[in-house]
Order: sequence, then structure tokens, then C-alpha cells
Amino acid sequence: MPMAGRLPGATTTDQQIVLHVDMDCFYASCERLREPELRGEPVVVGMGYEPGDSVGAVATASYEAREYGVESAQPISEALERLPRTSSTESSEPAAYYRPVDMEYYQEIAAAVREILHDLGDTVREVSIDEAYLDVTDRTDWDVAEGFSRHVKQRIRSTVGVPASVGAAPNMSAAKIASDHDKPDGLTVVPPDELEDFLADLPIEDLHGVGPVSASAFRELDIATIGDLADADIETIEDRFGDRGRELHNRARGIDDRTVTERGRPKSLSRETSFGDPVSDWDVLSEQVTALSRAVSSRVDRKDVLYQTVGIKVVLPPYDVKTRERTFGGPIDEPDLLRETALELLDEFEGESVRKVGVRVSKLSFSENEQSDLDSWTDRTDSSDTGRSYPRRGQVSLERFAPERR
Ligand code: DCP
Ligand code: MG
Repeated sequence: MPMAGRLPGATTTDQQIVLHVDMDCFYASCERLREPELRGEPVVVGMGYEPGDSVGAVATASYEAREYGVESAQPISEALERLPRTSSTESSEPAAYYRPVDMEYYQEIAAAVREILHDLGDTVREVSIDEAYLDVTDRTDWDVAEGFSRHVKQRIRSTVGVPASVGAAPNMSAAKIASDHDKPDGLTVVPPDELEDFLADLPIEDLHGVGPVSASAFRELDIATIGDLADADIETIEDRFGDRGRELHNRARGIDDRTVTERGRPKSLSRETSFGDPVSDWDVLSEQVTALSRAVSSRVDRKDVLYQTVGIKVVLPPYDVKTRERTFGGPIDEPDLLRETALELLDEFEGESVRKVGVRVSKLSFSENEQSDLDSWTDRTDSSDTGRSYPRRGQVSLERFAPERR
């Protein structure tokens, strides 16, 4: 089926090579990393499955559990009906291992994955804890893009130990579809000259942004595949779906002019160091924290930002993440106080063997002219901060609250 021609004047990004990386059943894979007995078994990660709990939902399920119809966002009661807990059944009946959500641990694994992505992509846009777009245009070429994409997967697998699916395409929309195409452990490369054929026969739901409701609305218009949408009359689509319809119509035709950009304002600024071998020497640890505090302070200066919370992260082998923080009475920029606070928070870990240590400032207040950047070790959602400016260093009286522990 021929695809409708490009819109006159539409710029193309055929020169781009975009990778989309999405981890497979991410939370379940993280659980398998610290509990290898769970490999190959049905695993459900969620809340509310303990006796006496009444509500809760599935965060994710391993592909083995998905075969029984267990899926993300399902009420946990329904999951338990489909697949009871291993401990509550005879060994011959199908059952799943249930594990509670442990965000801090998943964030730590996600950070290790991100480190690899930033190493392999020129620009990385993180869209969720387990998903990112990479601009790799200057790192590879279409004739070797498959090998490059495989390398990304393998590096994540060998360094961090969790499976990823990777899609490569000339634009973000198609890369997203490609990474989803062959999950789990998928690898789908769609060079520009194969894009039209690749998209044509896929069901309309495969287009990102088309959920069950839009899909049935499209079907009412006899549009069942992405190719059908590509061939559809733009006016009909715009009448029914508005601007979003125009965008989806373009994406169906392989047109998506977005370039991969990093995200906006960070929620926190941090610096961390990993040790090849765990370190328990107190002098080494406190020197590291001093150096990291200085590095964070200079980042704070560059970004012209104030912070209200100072925190440290200490990772004990293999991925046991401890965070401690202290929140002050108002926004500050005080390098000495930052360093002293970080060192005081570190005290608790004297004598521990440490794999990684980090210093972070959060509860940020931005002045008007900050540069956007990506430097937090947690979720990096765009902030809706109003950009008010706050008094500069020395102008704020510091009223110390009891440390907030978590
Ligand atoms: N998640 C959640 N609640 C949801 C959806 C997702 O808590 N309703 C969490 C659990 C997932 C993680 O986010 O592991 C990543 O979401 P994905 O949609 O990428 O799902 P998975 O990685 O689990 O599975 P897939 O292999 O389909 O990517
Ligand atoms: Mg995923």
C-alpha cells in the first residue's frame, strides 16, 4: 500500500538515528537481579497482597506471569485470583512470587543503566524510570546500527544485569514502536528505507498515544493499521481528532520532526562516586564526601540555584541504598554548611563497607536565568517551579529542623 506523500514543507529528520531503550518488566527484573531464583518464574511486583491487605495494584509482572493475564495497574486481588502466591498453593499449581515495590532499589539500578546510556548516546532523553531515547546519529551508521543497538543491550545486560529492549529508527516515534515490537529482550532496527513497510501493517494501537478508546474511534473510520492511518484523508482525521490527529497522521507516515533533547529542570543536583572495591576506610570516605560536596556546590553556583535539603546516599554492596537528609528552614547556598551536613550524615555509616557514595541537594529554588540540565539521581520530571528568586547567600537566617530520615 503506497504511503501518502510527505506534507509540503515538512522538514524531515531522516538524518537522525534514534534509539529507544525500554527495560523489560523492569521492577520484576530488578527483583530477579537480587534474587536469581526468580529467573524464569512468574513474578508479580505490587502492593497489597499480604493477608489482611485489602487494596493494592500490580506495578509489573514478569512475562511468565503475563501469560496468565496478570498485568500492570491490575487490582492485586485480580492478580491473586489468576496466579496465587507460591506459598499458598500446592507446588504443581501455577503460582507466582509476589514482591513489594522497592523504589529506592529500582532507582539505583535505573541510575546504573542511565550511566551506560549517557556513555553510548550523544543526547539522552529520559522519559521514565526504565525508558529513554538516545540520539546516536554521530555514533553509528545505518549499515552498522544493528550491531550498535545490540551493543547497547549487551552492555546493560553485562554491566547491570537486567534485560532491555532496543529499537532504532530515523525518528523518536518509530524508535518507540520498534523497541516495543519484539519485547522482551527485543532488538528491532528500522532504517529509513524500511520505515514505511515496517509501520504499514502494525495495528493502530502500536502508535504511541493511541489507547483503546482512540483505537476504537479509528476503527469506526475503518482505520485498523498504522498504514490505514497513513493513507487516510487528513481532513477526516483532523475533524475527528483535532491537532493530535494531525500529529498521529504524520507519525503514521513516518514523519516526526522532534529531535532528542534532554529534559528541563532537575529536582535535585547531585554528584556521586562508585568504588571499584567497597571502601570502609573512614578517611577515604569522608574525603570523598568533602570532594563531592564541593562539586555539588560549584554546580549549584553554575546553575544559580538555592537548596533547602542536603542529603547523602550510601550504597552498601550490592545495591542496598541508604539515603539520609536534612532540611533547613529556608533556601540556602552555603558550601560550608553543605559539606558539614553531608559529613554529619555520613557519620552513621562509620565502619560500613561502601560501594558508592553521593551528595545531593534538593528542594531547589531557581532564579530566572538558570540553565536546564540533568543531574539528579531520582526521577527527573519537569518542574513547574515559578522561577521566583530568593535571597542570596548569607541573607537567610538558618533555622535547623530535626533531620528528616527515610
Ligand atoms: N509501573 C507501575 N505502574 C504501572 C506501569 C508501570 O508501577 N501502571 C512501573 C513498573 C514497571 C516500570 O514502571 O516495571 C516500567 O514500566 P513499563 O511500562 O516499561 O513496564 P515494564 O518495564 O514492567 O514492562 P515492559 O517489558 O512491557 O516494558
Ligand atoms: Mg519497561
